[in-house]
Amino acid sequence: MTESLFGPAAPMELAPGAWLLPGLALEAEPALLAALQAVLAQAPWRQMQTPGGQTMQVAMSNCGPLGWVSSRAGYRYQALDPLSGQAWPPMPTVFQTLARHAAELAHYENFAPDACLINRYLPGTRLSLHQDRDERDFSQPIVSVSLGLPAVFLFGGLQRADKTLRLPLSHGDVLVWGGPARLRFHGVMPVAQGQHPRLGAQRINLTFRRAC
Ligand code: MD6
Ligand code: FE
Repeated sequence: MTESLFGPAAPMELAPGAWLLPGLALEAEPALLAALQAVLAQAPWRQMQTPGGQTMQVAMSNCGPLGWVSSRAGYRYQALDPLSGQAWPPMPTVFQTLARHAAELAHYENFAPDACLINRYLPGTRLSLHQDRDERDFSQPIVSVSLGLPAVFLFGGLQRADKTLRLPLSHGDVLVWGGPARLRFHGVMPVAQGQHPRLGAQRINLTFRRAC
């Protein structure tokens, strides 16, 4: 969705507990992109291994006290970046403020993420259908910020075989889900070729979670 002359469009409830906040990240865009560059300078993109030994298409990084990692040993959250052996970069204040504001608009109070997973999709990259279940407390929502090239988000049900809704997401859109939507299956269709004026040929997604 694009921002109108009147600012971001109104929140839309997609399903019980799941909200689309069109263009919510646009106002803070310059600060978000500057903070993102600083995080990536300390914790660069890397393609992790799945537990099955495949290389993930999506390149990842993290910031905040905990980062999501995948390896032959499985999926987990950990305080140290396996590439550097150092703590992940701190979560920038502009990230925390946006995540909390988005959660509030979706009626989740006092969201205090301790993990921000950063995903990069080059054209052709997809993310297969999955559930997010590596977090300790499923009563906490997830806030997801889309930047750069648009993508079609697949929003499924609680069973893998359930019908999926195709939701187009644009630069600046924010998705919040929790409560009855927290364990819905979801994924991302292959990102189409394109050029975003500021981010070039890539889609970047920030997902904020309370992992512990
Ligand atoms: C993405 N997002 O949009 C991948 N997971 O690039 C996710 O896997 C995701 O957006 C849980 C909640 C929101 C999400
Ligand atoms: Fe996910």
